[in-house]
Amino acid sequence: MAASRSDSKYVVCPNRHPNPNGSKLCNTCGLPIVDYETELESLLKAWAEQEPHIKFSREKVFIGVGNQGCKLVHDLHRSWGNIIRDSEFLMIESSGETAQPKEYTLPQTSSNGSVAPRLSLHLIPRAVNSQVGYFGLGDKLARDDPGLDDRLRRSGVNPSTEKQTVLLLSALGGGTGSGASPYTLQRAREINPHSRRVLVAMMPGADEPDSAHFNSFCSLSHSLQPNDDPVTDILILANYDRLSRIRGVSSSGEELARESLLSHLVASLAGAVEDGGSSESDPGYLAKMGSSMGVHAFVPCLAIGRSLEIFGSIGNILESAFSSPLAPIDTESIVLSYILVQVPDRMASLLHEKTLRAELNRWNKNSFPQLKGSVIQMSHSFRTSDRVDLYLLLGGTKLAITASRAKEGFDRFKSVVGRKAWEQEFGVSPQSLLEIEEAIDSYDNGLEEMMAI
Ligand SMILES: Nc1nc2c(ncn2[C@@H]2O[C@H](COP(=O)(O)OP(=O)(O)OP(=O)(O)O)[C@@H](O)[C@H]2O)c(=O)[nH]1
Ligand SMILES: [Mg+2]
Repeated sequence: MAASRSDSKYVVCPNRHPNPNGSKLCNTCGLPIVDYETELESLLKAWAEQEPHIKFSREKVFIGVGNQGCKLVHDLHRSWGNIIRDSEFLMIESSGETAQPKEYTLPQTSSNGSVAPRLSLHLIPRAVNSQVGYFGLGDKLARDDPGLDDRLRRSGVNPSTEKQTVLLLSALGGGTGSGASPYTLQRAREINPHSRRVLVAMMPGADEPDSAHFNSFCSLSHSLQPNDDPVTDILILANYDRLSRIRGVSSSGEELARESLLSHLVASLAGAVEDGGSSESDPGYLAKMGSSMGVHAFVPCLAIGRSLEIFGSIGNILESAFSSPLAPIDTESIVLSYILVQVPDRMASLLHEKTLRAELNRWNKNSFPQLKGSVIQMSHSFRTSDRVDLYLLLGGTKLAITASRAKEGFDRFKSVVGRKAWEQEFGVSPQSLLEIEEAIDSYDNGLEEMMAI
């Protein structure tokens, strides 16, 4: 026997020579006897110290899909990567012929050691062209990708994290974003059923071709299936042309437009504060409330970097955000409102949180006659200016209104897709077209039923 056991202790020399209990050195070779309990204890201690470096799950996982989605996540990582801790950034793109699209530079090392969030790129194989073009083809490519699950796991999607939020960003007018996004969220849910999944979807502009609207409608439908428990908890819809019309101001005074506005929205929802500070933002709370009411689609309204001195009150800043919703809404049907306000710390004491909350509640009540629930969350920044950031998410409007342009495009384009000869080209069968329409109708009907209660 190489090892002897005494009082549940193993004693053995590195050359496996037998030794009497209590020996310090081996009687045969003279090497020290290994005490497994002590060794194991010091190994576990060393692992515990290393744990933050080797942790395989992340509280927040940001995923960009398709060209625009990847650009957004790239931008998010560049601007917010060092602020949003315990997170991971992943870009998913169709491979086409290139091994790695030129526009994305992946940082080789993190700026402050191995705990800084990582940005990685996953290429979906087998795409003939990097521009996939149609929803059905993007969906099929993602489903046939044998490495997607592994990539999600390596990016931190993990069932051991109960409080995990997966935030996926994509434009739904193209093939990769529209097709691969819902399936990616479906896989994230499969891997971590506890996760909350948020999809920030850029909808095509009004003057884009019907095929882009067709893609976006199919993608919305898949994101909201199955009806009783959709793969997406929160779906944030922003029309590309509406987004292009608004502006914001960053904490350093720079003008913010398009992608930067969206990355501010996503980062703030994830609890980040640009110049340090604290935030109580937690999209999980909204997701829970929305799920209980069957409300999953939200339209964002943004007012970033508005001077309190110029606007006079938080109510006026809210009105300013509300005047430019990023997709069509019907005020009468809003049942759920989420307000995230970020005020400079030095002003927070002047504004009095209680008074501020009362003002926000009053505004909510006066603006939305059908309001059934509201979430108000605050964050404080260390800004020295008087600028306030305000994010409003409004839920309850039917997709027949919020995504009306997508539906028109879908209706016109489906006659082309429905022809047998085109099925292979677009990857969508006439039967699945019916299911796609039914899922959106069923979401809208659910909202109507809830309003009737
Ligand atoms: N934010 C932003 N969106 C854009 C811009 N140009 C086009 N879009 C939107 O992005 C959509 C296309 O999305 P992409 O991400 O390019 O498409 P994709 O997901 O890569 O899909 P495929 O290339 O077809 O495989 C269009 O329908 C537009 O609505 C832009 O400069 N900025
Ligand atoms: Mg593309």
